[in-house]
Amino acid sequence: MQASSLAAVSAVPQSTPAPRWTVAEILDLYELPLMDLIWRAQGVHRANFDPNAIQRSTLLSVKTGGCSEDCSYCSQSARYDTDTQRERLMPLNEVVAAAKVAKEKGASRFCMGAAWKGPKDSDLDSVLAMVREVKALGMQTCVTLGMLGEGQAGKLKEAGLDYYNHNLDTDKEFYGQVIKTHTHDDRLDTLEQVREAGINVCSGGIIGMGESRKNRAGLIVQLANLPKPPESVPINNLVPIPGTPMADNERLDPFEFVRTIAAARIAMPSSWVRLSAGRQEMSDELQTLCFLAGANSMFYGDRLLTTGNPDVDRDDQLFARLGVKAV
Ligand code: SAM
Ligand code: DTB
Ligand code: SF4
Repeated sequence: MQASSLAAVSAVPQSTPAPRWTVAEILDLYELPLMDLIWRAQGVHRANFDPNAIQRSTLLSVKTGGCSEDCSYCSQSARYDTDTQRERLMPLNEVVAAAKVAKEKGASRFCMGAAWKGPKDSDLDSVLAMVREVKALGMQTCVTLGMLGEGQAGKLKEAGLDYYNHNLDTDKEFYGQVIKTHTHDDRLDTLEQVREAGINVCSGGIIGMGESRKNRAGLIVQLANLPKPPESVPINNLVPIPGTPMADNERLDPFEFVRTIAAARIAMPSSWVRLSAGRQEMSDELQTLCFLAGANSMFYGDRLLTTGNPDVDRDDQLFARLGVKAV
């Protein structure tokens, strides 16, 4: 080969892999008869996971309310008049006490959430201490603190953080109708920093916000086509919060929620798909349909961040009735 043609070959970018999924392919999944869709999702699930094991994370809001951002679904935005009271960062001993209770009740991971656009370095130091102490209890650790600044992901990794939760929430097209104070690209930026720091990525979204099925498919594509798909994918059903612009949103057909779980499972075969917010309003049977569709993770404990979650006795009974084990 001549030198000039060699140069031409090496000028071709080598590192632009074709997208793994298209929106059209995900929409085709959504359009399958439900039984066929669940059958496919079950096949993918069983090829990658123990189908009778469900991972359980307990959430704690370590800094509640007063957030500068305008996310239209959120009880914690300072811009909406909701029942959520603003609270200061929780003291370390209270966080550790809550993590101990969560561990005793059978959660394997403890997720600490803060209502920030992103952490100030001084606040991050307090969170790092929480991560260290929760980790020392023998639990997996997760935090969700908003957008990270330079060097912050590295500090979290050093403190022993296992997962960082940062949801894309919806697809790039619909994002601007939900949130105006930051962009979808800002969210992707933080996910990249988390990935580069070697922390597991937890990223998913909310459905029932008035988005179209195409937007839901778009979210799944954008998550699945990340350079590496998130290890954990929470699918939240909107919890309508009085006082927010989404307070009176029409409820989504529950089967559309099940379809979204199944499509996420098929598009991200080796990710843990989490049946997240909205479980309190679901029957045991609907939750079971979500597990059949490939959900294998959930929030466990009587509260999410500011809203309720099924109590642990109800969840324990459901696990026993289904013969499911917690991991
Ligand atoms: N401030 C940080 C952030 O935005 O990433 C962390 C906390 S924020 C409350 C975490 C996630 O909770 C949001 O990205 C959203 O997916 C979910 N969430 C918040 N309010 C919700 C609601 N009313 N219904 C369903 N999910 C909700
Ligand atoms: C996620 O995807 N869902 C959780 C967690 N990550 C932080 C939060 C759900 C919040 C539901 C509304 C509330 O309790 O305020
Ligand atoms: Fe703030 Fe997070 Fe709520 Fe948005 S979702 S208002 S960033 S706490």
